[in-house]
Amino acid sequence: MRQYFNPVIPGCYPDPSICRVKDHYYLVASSFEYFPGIPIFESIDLINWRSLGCVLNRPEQVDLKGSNGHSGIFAPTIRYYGGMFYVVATNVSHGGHFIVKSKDPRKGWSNPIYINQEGIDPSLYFERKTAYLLSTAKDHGKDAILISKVNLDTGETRGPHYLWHGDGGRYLEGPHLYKINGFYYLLASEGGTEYGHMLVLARSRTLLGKYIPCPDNPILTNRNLGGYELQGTGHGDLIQDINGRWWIVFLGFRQLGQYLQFHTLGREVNLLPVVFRNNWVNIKDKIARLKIMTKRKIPRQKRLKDKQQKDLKIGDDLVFLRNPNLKNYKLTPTLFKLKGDGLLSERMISPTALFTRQRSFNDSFSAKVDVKESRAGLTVYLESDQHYDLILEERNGKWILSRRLSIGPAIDEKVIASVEKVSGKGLPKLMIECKKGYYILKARINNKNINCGRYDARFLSSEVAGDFTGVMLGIFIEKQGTATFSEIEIKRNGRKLWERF
Ligand code: 6LW
Repeated sequence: MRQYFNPVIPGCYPDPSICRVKDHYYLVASSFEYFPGIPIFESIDLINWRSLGCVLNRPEQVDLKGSNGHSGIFAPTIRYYGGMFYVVATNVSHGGHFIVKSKDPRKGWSNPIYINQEGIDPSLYFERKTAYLLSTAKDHGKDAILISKVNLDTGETRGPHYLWHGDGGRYLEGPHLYKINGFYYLLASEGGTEYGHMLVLARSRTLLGKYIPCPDNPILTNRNLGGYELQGTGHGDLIQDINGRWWIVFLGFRQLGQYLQFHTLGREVNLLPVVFRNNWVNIKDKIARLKIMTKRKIPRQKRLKDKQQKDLKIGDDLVFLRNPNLKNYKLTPTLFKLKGDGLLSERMISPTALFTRQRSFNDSFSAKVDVKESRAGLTVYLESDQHYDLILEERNGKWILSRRLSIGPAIDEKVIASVEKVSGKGLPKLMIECKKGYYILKARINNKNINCGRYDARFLSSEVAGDFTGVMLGIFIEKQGTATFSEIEIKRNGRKLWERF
């Protein structure tokens, strides 16, 4: 037996969709209010994934004005057909469903072509040179999956048809259609993307139905595993590997603790082996666990790498909020010089800030900060009104260090230290240490450590904020003026990547 651990892609990468081209696999995920949008990964073994940046990395591809943790870009699907990659997704804030194409995901993607069809979670299915678009829909108020023929050059759709009305759970979504061994399989999710989430399946002998639900639905759910470490499993995509075996990628989240029903890391990418039994998809125990034992040949699973400032790439490790004004950023391998443009809490702008996903419970994030006539620092950020910040200012020859807790309408800012600037002692260093259940804020100024407190992680959870995103660790500046960040370091918790209760 061999083993690997879920999540195979840790951090906020929800709604995974996957395709294979020869011996390479490609996976995309949702990105909501962040730019660049739709992260894309590549793998040769399904276990170890490498970032290929993002699908939407030119401002003209995506308008994210006013978006937040529950709008912007939702649920992409990736498919490869006739020598071309296609990604369909929904910009919930502006324009709805769209499609982008690429011959080579490393070389970039086309501008979007918008598609006029209701719902979310678009998906493509190809047959005999015809492209079909699936999405969620409402049929007389009832959840349904809608299918129509789509012209991939114009985005026009024809012949809409309700394919399936689900298996009785709420929020029928995330449809993906496959033809395998003479059956059409429709995979979808029900229950909502929280603790009741599940994967359901239906099949038909003909494309347009009738689709018969799997007698064993839900084919995967962790909803009955109270206190279990992986929850909310659903929204998946099937893939056949190069050796003909089947797998499923799907989202799930790790709770903060056995009796702490909160999650901060967002919904992550998990992987399970599947088999076909009686022409239905079968997942062992219908449960997803963190540790997977399998007889299948799999390679050793690599750990996430720690990163230093020179390693950080936009789209791989770093993202902006919404539609950033790129003139406010001067980024060199050793210095990030940021110009202030509004407050971190402002929703209708893109405040000057750069974020990296928190990807393990024990990540740490630190940077040296030099600030001129401004306020700048580090943030533990879930969304515009849920964040913990360390803020540095320079006033009358002193460094003023504050911590700010922003939890909905409750905002508490407190000065922690006011320290003489001493030449030759170097720049202040600000630090965030993530722990399971809390965040520790720290600083080091003039070679002295300053404790800035430890703060409960629950208030930055999706359960409190109601968002679809996970915690980001970031740098920001809030007033006019500039700040320079150097020696940025991200530690990904080394050995203890797959933490247990
Ligand atoms: C997505 C829906 C869902 O569109 O959450 O878990 C929504 N599933 O399918 C946003 O990620």
